[in-house]
Amino acid sequence: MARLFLGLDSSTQSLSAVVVDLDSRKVIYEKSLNFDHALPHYGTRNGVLPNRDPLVKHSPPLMWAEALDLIFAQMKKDGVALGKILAVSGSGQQHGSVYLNDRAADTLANLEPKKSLVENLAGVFARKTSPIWMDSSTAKECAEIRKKLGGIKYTASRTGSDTFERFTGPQIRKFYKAEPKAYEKTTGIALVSSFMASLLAGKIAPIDFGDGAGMNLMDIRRKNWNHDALKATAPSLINKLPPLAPSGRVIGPVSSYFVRKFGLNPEALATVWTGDNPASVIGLGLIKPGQVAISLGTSDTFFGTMEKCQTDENGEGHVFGSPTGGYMTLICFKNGSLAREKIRELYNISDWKRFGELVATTEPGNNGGILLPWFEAEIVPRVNRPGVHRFDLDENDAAANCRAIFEAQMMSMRLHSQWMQVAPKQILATGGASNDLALLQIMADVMNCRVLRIEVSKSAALGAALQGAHGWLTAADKNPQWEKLVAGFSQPVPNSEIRPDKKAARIYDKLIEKYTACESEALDELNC
Ligand code: XUL
Repeated sequence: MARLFLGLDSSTQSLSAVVVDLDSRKVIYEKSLNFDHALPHYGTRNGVLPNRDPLVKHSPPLMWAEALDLIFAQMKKDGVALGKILAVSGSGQQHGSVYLNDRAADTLANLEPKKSLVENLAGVFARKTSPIWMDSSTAKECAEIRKKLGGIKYTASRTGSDTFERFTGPQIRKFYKAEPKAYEKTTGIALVSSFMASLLAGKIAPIDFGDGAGMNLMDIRRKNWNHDALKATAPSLINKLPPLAPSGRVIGPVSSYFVRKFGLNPEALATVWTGDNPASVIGLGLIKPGQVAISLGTSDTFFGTMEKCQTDENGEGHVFGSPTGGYMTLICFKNGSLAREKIRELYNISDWKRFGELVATTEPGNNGGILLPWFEAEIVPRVNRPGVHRFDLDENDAAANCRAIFEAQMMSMRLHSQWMQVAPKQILATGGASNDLALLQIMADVMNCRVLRIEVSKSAALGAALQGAHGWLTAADKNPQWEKLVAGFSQPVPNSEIRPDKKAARIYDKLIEKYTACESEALDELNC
């Protein structure tokens, strides 16, 4: 019998499913469901609820639950052999939090298949909406927690990161301060990942070491809740958090809701989920320390595996637990594909092909033109007041602005990843924009490193499926090896290697000095 595993990824804009066959080493099914299109009644835009305050970004947790029903119905309709799936795992957009009341555990244990998940869950939330990773409204709480923990360096070395606006701890503190009664009524706080895992398992699921590290609450080295951080965040927090556990660990059999409603195998195991970035590390096969990938998605991320836990003294980068048991580093740039899309809209460019063609008509270095594309508040560098800044760049020159945005995004990555002290031998490029060769050439030239395209459109969901397989094999005492497990699932696209152009690389070695100065000038202006 084929050994099938299901991975789900609950991201900002969509819920994706990937089914892998471990014996043929193939992805046998993949599907995505876009929240705005499939569930328009929630009124989200790109998966986020509109808000008058541009710094506040929330999403409805019920939308994620409804999407889970929909994707299972879709899999059933598409003839996926749900009865043969051995384990389910998943990943979620990181940092987002779900607030549950004292009815949650009971409801989860008794999900009625005759009702929808939305109907089942109607009374379990202590807060209707979930702050997500795009939220930047907690600068004050970040400062308060950081101060109590003894500053940037100490906060980063204890929790893996400095306090960040989107991290769950500062978000919890804001909730506690603004709505103390609702906070008091909250009996359980879940991450997006552990919330979705709880639905599958029919009980409150643990938080894993990957996603848990994105909260400013977990001791990054000991991998347990850090009591100083909990105390600095909100009272009685320890009573509201689930235990921590490695991702992929078996929680129990899947809830009978999914068995009776969709025909999922009653013996299928529900396992602990992780964050989308840790899952992508697996999905992209970044198992050995020093391997690096750049994902060009809603946010652009620069990430890789790390042997020892080394934190960023300046507090810009993050260290998370990796599903393989070690660590991973990550730097997240919020103005990724949505910012590129803004430029495309601004200059009326019909599609991405045309965007790439325009970039190719311009010269590396853009004649010294620099664009700082902070359409949204930025995470790295920290920018709380959105704004677009141009230096020696003609606003009316569409082609130059197309080049400028990507050059800036790559120079920012190069500049802000220096703390990792890793000189990658090669970079794997993934995510929507990685199909564009003109952009990948800029990546190779700015980073002065060869770039290989890897076409795993759903790397997080794939990683999640493999994480489920790892958990299942571990529970069966099979002692699985990660390297063997991921082999064959994600190979760079043949002949996709792009080498840096020596002349262009020299231009960027100089231009990055100007970029650095422009960034400091803009930041000084914004912060004064
Ligand atoms: C990582 C981060 C984003 C989200 C996107 O720290 O905030 O990459 O995980 O889903």
